[in-house]
Amino acid sequence: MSKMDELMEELRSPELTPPIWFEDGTLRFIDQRKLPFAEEVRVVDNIGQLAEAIREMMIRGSGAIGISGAWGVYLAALNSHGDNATVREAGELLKSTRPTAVNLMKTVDETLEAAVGDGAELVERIEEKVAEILRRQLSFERKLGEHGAALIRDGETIMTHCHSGALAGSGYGGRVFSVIRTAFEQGKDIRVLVSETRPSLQGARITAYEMKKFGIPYNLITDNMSGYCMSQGMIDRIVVGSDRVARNGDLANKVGTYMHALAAREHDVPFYTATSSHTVDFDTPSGEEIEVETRKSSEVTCINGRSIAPEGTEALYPSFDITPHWLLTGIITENGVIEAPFEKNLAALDARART
Ligand code: RI2
Repeated sequence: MSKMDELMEELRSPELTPPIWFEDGTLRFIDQRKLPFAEEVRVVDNIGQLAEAIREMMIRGSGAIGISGAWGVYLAALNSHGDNATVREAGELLKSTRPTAVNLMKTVDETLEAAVGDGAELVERIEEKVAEILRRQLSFERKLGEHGAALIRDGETIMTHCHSGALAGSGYGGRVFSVIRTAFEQGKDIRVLVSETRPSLQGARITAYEMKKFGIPYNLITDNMSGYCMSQGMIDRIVVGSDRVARNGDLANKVGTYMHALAAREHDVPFYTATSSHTVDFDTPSGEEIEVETRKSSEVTCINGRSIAPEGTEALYPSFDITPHWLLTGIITENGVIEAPFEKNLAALDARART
């Protein structure tokens, strides 16, 4: 069995739901725009198609697009028979697709660093790097799931925003869902409040899909219900994902996260992000320096292709917002849970992980 066949065999494990995989010389992925109504598998055989799939959010979630970036570099290496310049060009194209999620840039750069030489040697090196990144990400998900689940008490209701699950990560549970899944598998009696996450409805469509699939009790709420639910004592803890954590702990995540964090502070609800060390960007001092992706007006003015506003209405769509670190209770990582002072403790954790 080749190394690639071994890797694919691992991904076929029944406990995994990989967002993207390699088969017959092509990349295949579940089109996340179609969930929960169809589990449609798409096939791409060139970098242009993959870049389009990431830009259009067929594949989404910071972990998943990071992995896709690595796979994309591999596909470019295969298609070009290991032409170094072509592989680098492909990497740059992939990095330009979604600017906020730092995993994409880091993962592509790490894969390109392995792109030494040309021809078969280059292809083999990239193949090894992709396997290493994928296995590492899966192990991060399991570990951060353990650390996060240790915070969760029996009987809790946990709220989450957007979708930070298996299909947004590498297939085990991504970030937030790894925490929830682990707590549930430990036998804790938990319930999840899923905020629908306008405008793309990742919560209603994909988080609810994963909760249902695993039999985890959940209720869907609209984004504007969280303040009321907190005021009524209906939420014990909030755990969200992260597209980028700045050096000082400021968090970029799906727009709406900041609003939930503000309400959580008012109501003394502990507010966590679940992430991996890979999402902490030490080159970005604070949230102010994070580029927030702006998306198309039509994604706000239409739902499922149907307009919900008068013709000609122009919407604003900053796709992420910045939650300042002082609104966070903690950051759950594969190396443990960090509390304030975040800048000092993130640096210390990073230093420990490197020794
Ligand atoms: P991770 C999403 O963005 C949200 O910001 C969400 O929190 C994150 O990806 C997934 O969370 P989008 O890709 O598991 O749907 O990556 O725009 O932390």
